[in-house]
Amino acid sequence: IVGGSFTPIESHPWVAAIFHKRYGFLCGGSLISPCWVLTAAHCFTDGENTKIPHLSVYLGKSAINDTDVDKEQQFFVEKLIIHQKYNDSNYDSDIALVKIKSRNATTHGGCAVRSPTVRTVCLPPLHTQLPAGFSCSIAGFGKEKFESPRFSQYLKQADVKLLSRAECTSGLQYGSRITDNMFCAGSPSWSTDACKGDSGGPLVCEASGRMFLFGVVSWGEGCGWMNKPGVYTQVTNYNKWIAAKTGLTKYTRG
Ligand code: 4AZ
Repeated sequence: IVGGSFTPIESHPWVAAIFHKRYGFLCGGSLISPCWVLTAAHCFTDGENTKIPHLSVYLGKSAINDTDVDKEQQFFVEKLIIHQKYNDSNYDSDIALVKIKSRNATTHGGCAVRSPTVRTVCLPPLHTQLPAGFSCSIAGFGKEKFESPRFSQYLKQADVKLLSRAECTSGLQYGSRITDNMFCAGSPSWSTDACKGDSGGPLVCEASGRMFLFGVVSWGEGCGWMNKPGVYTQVTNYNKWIAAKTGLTKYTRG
């Protein structure tokens, strides 16, 4: 995250951190039900990354390199579902589901247990549309600057505003690279943005007193660059896909 501030996991308790045995921290994600994490498809397209036995998912984590056993929950991956229409050349349908399972074979049922550091985020009701200029927040362990060689050690969050489709598809910004399954968000001064490593993580917006997961961090040119906002997968386009793949019948959960 460029700009913004460090934040305890308690303020974004649905944030998941996905690690690879060999490559270390891979991507963010969001806990949408006790056994399911929503993330980005492009996190798993390096071929090697897709090997499920090499992946671990952490919930309740505030720092990439420190372990707080009282706050964290660790999982293996039971299933990885990459959207069947994911397009690796333009990042269309950049969305994936990770089913988590307990690392401890004797803990049956073993998915996420609700706590002050671990909680599910609501999925927005079908067809919800927020107006351009609406303020939302992003969170993740991604780089603090495009040029930085490493990810942020601690979880960060930042406020970003939704941009109109007209603005983001203008020639000045991304033109036709923005599909109907993407939207853009940034700050008016271009001082806050997602960056490498925030991919897969949440863009949440508050509506009627609850936080809803509207976007999955997907891509962008640089980080915090003028007229190059962050691009997010539009979660409301995938309510049915999520329901079909996870068997979750309710679109909104707390
Ligand atoms: C990335 O490389 C990435 N500024 C994610 C988000 C943004 C840029 C790059 C948005 O994963």
